[in-house]
Amino acid sequence: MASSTTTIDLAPKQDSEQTGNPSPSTTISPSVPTNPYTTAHAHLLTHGFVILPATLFPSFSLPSLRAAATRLTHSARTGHWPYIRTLPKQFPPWPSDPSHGIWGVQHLLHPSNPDALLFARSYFDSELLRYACAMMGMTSSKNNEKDGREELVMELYNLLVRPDDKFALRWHRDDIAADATKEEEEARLCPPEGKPSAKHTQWNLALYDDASLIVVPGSHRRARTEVERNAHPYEDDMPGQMVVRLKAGEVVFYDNNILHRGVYDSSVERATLHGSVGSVGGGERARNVLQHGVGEWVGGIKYLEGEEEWMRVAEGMRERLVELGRVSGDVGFFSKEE
Ligand SMILES: O=C(O)CCC(=O)C(=O)O
Repeated sequence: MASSTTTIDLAPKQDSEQTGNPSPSTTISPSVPTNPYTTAHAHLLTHGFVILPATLFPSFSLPSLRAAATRLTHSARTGHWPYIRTLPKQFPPWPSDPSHGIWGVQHLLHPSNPDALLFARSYFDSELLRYACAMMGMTSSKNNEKDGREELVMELYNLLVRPDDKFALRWHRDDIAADATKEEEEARLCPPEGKPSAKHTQWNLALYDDASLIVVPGSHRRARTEVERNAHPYEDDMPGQMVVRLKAGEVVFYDNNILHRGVYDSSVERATLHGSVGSVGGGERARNVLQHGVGEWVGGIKYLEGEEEWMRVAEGMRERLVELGRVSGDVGFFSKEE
């Protein structure tokens, strides 16, 4: 665990040969006492992402998570797990037929997954949730019991895997369409001072080294430039782009409206846990979350308080997701045909 005076290198690994960009790095000096949660949040606000070292999350057992990921991925590739991301489709909904290949495995916490409890322990991990709270601007510290976890809403927990064939995602923001005008982008991304903090956050936790995610640092706070707007959707050399290189066990939190894409190597093993959580009052998240189908099964599970300490927080989060589904009705899809 990081104490407030430990040196925590929150610097993303810069792919300087590829981009030639200055590194958007933050290194906390050992001599200056800092709060690692607020430092990480500040980095996210400035650059649109922040990489956290594996040492911050000692309760994650990579061997156990890898074994469970391997089991579920095998089920998915062989047609025994219907909740999948299929090639060549980028956005939900996805069919449940894996015959053209998959690039993701959905619904790790689904009750029919024999390893759902193992994945739940990682999704609801108290330290991870402390960082998630911090990313949404809620105060976090080790000694603060009321650190915002009571306001969290369960969202998605999926697994991103090596595709069976050559595959990449186009440049996108998760919740702003590619045909949005400059003014529409600015209305979403350049809020006036004093606007309330983000109502959700998302992360990738790499179980193996992973260099699939590519971002344009800083693009979460501005409209696209003319070059970005006119670029090919699969442009391999976007100005300022940066490969997010994760070592196994590292976690990247990122703003889902940063300009980003995925570029995959079908010959390199990938098992990256892809999670998100919200906070109460984030009704605008309904489509992004519910379009994945989580509402169809989350009402049928329960985390039993008293069995394990984390379950009290988990059960509250689950109930708030059920409520989001109840009040939201039919939310449709972000980009149904793509
Ligand atoms: O593969 C990744 O890490 C990126 C995934 C992504 O961009 C998405 O699911 O929208």
